[in-house]
Amino acid sequence: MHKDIMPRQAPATPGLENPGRRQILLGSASAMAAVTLLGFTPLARAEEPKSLPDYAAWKERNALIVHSANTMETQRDAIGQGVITPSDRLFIRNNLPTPPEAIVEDRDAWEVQIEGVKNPGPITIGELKKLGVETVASVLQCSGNGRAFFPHGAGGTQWSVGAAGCVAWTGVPLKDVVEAMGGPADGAEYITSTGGEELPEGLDPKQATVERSVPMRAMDQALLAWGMNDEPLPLTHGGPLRMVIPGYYGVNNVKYVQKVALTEAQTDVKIQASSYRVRDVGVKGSPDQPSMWEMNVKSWVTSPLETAGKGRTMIYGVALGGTVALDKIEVSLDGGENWQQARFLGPDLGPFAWRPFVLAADLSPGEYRVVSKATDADGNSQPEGRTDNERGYGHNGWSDHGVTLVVS
Ligand SMILES: Nc1nc2c(c(=O)[nH]1)N[C@H]1C(S)=C(S)[C@@H](COP(=O)(O)O)O[C@H]1N2
Ligand SMILES: [Mo]
Repeated sequence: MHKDIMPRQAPATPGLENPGRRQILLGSASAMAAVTLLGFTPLARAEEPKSLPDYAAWKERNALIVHSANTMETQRDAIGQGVITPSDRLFIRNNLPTPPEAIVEDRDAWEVQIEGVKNPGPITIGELKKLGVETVASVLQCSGNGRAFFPHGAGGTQWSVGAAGCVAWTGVPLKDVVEAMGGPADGAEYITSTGGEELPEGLDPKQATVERSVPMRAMDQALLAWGMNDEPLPLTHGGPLRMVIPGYYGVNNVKYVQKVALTEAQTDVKIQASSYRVRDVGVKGSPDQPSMWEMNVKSWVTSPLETAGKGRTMIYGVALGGTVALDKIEVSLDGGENWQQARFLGPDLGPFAWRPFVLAADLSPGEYRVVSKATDADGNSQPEGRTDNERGYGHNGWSDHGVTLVVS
């Protein structure tokens, strides 16, 4: 979403300094899963009975919190210190049942319909591969990542920090495809992508189809991707072909894409018209409210999460700037009273990628509230609190995202 659309900012709620305690009070199974991320890892992992569904059986079970058969997030301590998230640790979010394996049997034969160009028509992946190729690293993050921290009980998967990862996508820039098909038709304002799921019987296409519109300014970075982390794009993550809009929230990255249209208006399907709209708590979604498009600046600590031995400790985390490159990352060991500049770790894979960071801290025994705050190159910084909104979207407040560390 636009960084300027969240005007009201709730203060960080006193007494919620330790989100782990709050999650326990909520008492639900998903709250327990969120606790896992906040420090009680072995217990929560042992108690979580769900196994991985078949389509995700290749994933690293211990790296994931299984919220449901359609929603799995990466454990906070499994995010690691790398610039790219290993595919078998990346979160999953499906609105509909995954299409059959058959759609990735002959990948190059997959057809995507291109509309809203001067010469519309179908094009296969085999043909797309001859039009151009680029590899772009970008953060894939669900709009509701951080939803578990909202005190009003925002509906939807109770994601903590792990509905996010950084992926190297390989594919053809959408602008090369549009150019090859004669350029945009007159009046094109949006890029509208349609998912390739067959709808279960009885579902109304207007209610259930995954179809998302993003503004034409995203044409600069949009990619039709067939590869992920140097491998053919897994079916689980949208193979054989996915629309990737670097810097935009997850939902805009339409999996198994079967149609891309340059359109005058946004699609009127539910997932665009009323879902993924930012509005006050208690208000219904509607097309006049801001849509979840560009991601905001955000960071969180990934290690250590609970305890550390006294002396030198390396504090790790990740930071992202959405569509804007990062400028700096700061870490506080006392809940935001004093800040120290941390250091980005590893190669810079461009403005859409996240950057791991590290701070070397010399810690004496005691309790520390460790929080991180990223600032992008435009000067946007993470707020302290959260902007309450009905569905718990776009949370980037630094206070809620901190961890309490006991050093002995
Ligand atoms: N076709 C299709 N595309 C989709 C979805 C979906 O259910 N179907 N889910 C969206 C949402 S809400 C998110 S957060 C991301 C999740 O991508 P992943 O499952 O590869 O992690 O895909 C997006 N694209
Ligand atoms: Mo999402």
